[in-house]
Amino acid sequence: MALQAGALLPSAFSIPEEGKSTLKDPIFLGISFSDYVRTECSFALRIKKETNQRKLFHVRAQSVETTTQAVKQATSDGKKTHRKGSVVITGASSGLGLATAKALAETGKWDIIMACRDFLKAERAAKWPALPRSTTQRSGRPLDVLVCNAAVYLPTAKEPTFTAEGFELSVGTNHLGHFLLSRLLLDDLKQSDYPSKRLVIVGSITGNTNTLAGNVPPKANLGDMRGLAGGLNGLNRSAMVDGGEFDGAKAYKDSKVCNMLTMQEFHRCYHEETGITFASLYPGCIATTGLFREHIPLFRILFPPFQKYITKGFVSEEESGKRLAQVVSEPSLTKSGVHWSWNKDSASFQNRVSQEASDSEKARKVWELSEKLVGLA
Ligand code: NDP
Ligand code: PMR
Repeated sequence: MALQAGALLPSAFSIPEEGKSTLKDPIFLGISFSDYVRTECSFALRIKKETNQRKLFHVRAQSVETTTQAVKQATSDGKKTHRKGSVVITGASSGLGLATAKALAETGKWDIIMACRDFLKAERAAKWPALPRSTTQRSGRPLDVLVCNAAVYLPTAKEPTFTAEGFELSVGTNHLGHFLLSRLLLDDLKQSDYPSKRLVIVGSITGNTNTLAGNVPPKANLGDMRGLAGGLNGLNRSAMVDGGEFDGAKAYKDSKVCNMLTMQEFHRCYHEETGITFASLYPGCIATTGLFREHIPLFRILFPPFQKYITKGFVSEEESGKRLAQVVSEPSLTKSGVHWSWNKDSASFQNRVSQEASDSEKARKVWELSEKLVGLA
């Protein structure tokens, strides 16, 4: 088994407002980002080049890798490929992202780039047994699958906090950061010759108001998106997508609705043209992860047994990683425009999302407003 564990580190995956900042290349362990990406990641370099032309973009990068071994692998259409797949997973330093990296690494068929903001944490996380690494540096790495997994959840915050660019932190990180990253890496996905290239975005049941979990207050609701149109900056304008009072739990659930709508708009705009599979998923309630680190201690104690014994929605990190790994790599899960869930026997099925999370007009509007905010329109 050969692992490729790397770390590409977007600090907040986002770009500063026009004219506000003069970011220099950040230096990591003495390596300038530009030097690094020139030698390491063709797709990261392209992000930098593109955004340099448009605006500034703050991406930090560092990597630890193993050499790639050629493998033969059966694919959905029966063709054979003689190379490993290359997958970028954001927020892979813990929880679902890390478990997915492990599940994919164990197959020996994937080079995994862990896109994390904390390099040391990512490097520590990548050091699990039987996963040999080297520091081989290669350029021209293809991108076959992008997994948008990183997220923050700030349920106890009384006041909003903001990304460096001035967006409310949960929607800024969970939605806008991934929106920008996916848009910038779309060309790399298009160019991949891998038999099944995919863009996967992690959604959640709590953003879906057609479920009991989605009806626990505060409920997700994007409203007319006047807050998103206003830039979510909290300065005379609301930090919430719907323009309402700040509520950290709702902001997270709204961000998950934006994630699911973004996937659908990607599917509508690009699936036919590119052949890329666009999918979202609810991996189950992984009640033990760092996602709940900002919650009150009592919640963190009671939440896992509540989910295990009462709702029975609990899933272990390991099991959730296997589920997401299926959406990355299973030949049977190539359908695009789909939201995946799993039943009690851990069998995947296409799930229906709520009316709001499947509203094509809203999807279009989220897309257009987000484009403006991240500087793509
Ligand atoms: P974790 O907190 O364990 O993982 C989230 C990861 O995101 C961490 O590695 C974190 O890195 C990273 N991250 C956060 N902000 C940034 C940023 N600005 N830049 C880069 N990385 C960042 O939580 P989970 O594993 O539970 O969450 C993973 C995904 O699963 C999320 O999208 C979540 O919404 C979704 N999900 C989780 C469920 C659950 O029950 N846990 C249920 C449904 C969906 P760092 O450690 O540096 O903060
Ligand atoms: Mg929920 C009936 C099933 C069910 C499921 C599958 C979840 C998943 N939850 C369910 C029910 C309930 N929850 C009920 C009945 C209650 C009221 C007691 C409840 C409460 C609750 C809280 C306070 N649940 C929560 C919270 C959180 O803070 C979590 C959250 O909303 O994070 C955004 C959460 C969750 N419940 C889930 C899942 C998967 C979560 C968290 C993760 C996420 O959506 O990303």
